[in-house]
Amino acid sequence: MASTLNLIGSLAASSAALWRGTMSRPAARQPVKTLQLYEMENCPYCRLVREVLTELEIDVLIYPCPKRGERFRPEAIRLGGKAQFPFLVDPNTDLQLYESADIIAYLYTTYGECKIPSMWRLKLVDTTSSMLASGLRTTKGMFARPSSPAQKPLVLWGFESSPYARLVRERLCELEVPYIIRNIGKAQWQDFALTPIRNRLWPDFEHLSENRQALKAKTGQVMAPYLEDPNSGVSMFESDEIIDYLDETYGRLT
Ligand SMILES: N[C@@H](CCC(=O)N[C@@H](CS)C(=O)NCC(=O)O)C(=O)O
Repeated sequence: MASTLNLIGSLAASSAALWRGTMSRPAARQPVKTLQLYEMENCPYCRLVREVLTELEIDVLIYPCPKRGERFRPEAIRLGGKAQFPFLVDPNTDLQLYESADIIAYLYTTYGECKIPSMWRLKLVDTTSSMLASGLRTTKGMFARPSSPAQKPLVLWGFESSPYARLVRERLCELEVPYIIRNIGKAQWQDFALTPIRNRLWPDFEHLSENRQALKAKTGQVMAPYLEDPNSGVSMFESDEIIDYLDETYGRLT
C-alpha cells in the first residue's frame, strides 16, 4: 500500500514537471569522459539539469549530496567553493559550473551543438513546475540516511520522468551512493508501449536509441529502472526489489 501511494506521488511529480525528461534525441556529440553532477534528487534545479541530460541522452555520474550528507558534499565544496547544487564538472573541458540555467545552456551548446530549445527559455514555467514536483515529493530524496560507502559507482538505466526510476534515485541519494545514469528516454512512438506489450507485439523491434539498444542486448528487454552493481555483480529490474537491495546492501541501522 505504502509503495503504491509512493508510486502515485511519483507519477504526480512527473506530471507536475510536465513530463520533461521523457523524450531523448541523442546529442550531436557525446562527451568522451563521463560528466559528473553533484546534486540532490529532490532539488528542483537539479531536476531541470537531469531532464536535459535525458533529452540529450547523455550519461552522467551522479554524486548525491543530500542535506546532512557527509560523503560528497565536502568534495563539492572543495572543488567549487560553495554548497550549491546542481554543480557540474566536465572533465572533457575542465569546466566546473553552478547555476542550472548556465549548465543547461552549456549542455545544449557544447554537446547538442544547437541553440537552447524554446521550452528551456520559459524559465518561470520550468522552475515553477519543477518546484511543484519537488513539493509533491516532500522530503523524499532530500536528507541523508546512515549508509555504508559503495566502492564503485552503480549503474542505473532509466530516464528522468520515469516514476519508478525516481523512487530508486531518491533512495540512492539518501544513501549517498554514487551512480551513473544511462539515459534511455523515449525516441519512437513504440517506446511508449508497456514493455510486455511491446515485447509481444514487436519481438524484433529495433530501438533507435543507442542506450536502449545496449540495454536490450544486455537484458533482452528495455524497461526502467534497471540497476547494476559492479561491487557485488548483482543486477535487477523492478524498483521495489532494487530499493530493498539498496537498503540491505548500503543502508546502515543507527
Ligand atoms: N540558481 C541556482 C539555485 C540552486 C539552489 O538554490 N540549489 C539549492 C538546492 S535546491 C542548494 O544548493 N541549497 C544548498 C544546500 O542544500 O545545502 C540554480 O538554478 O542552480
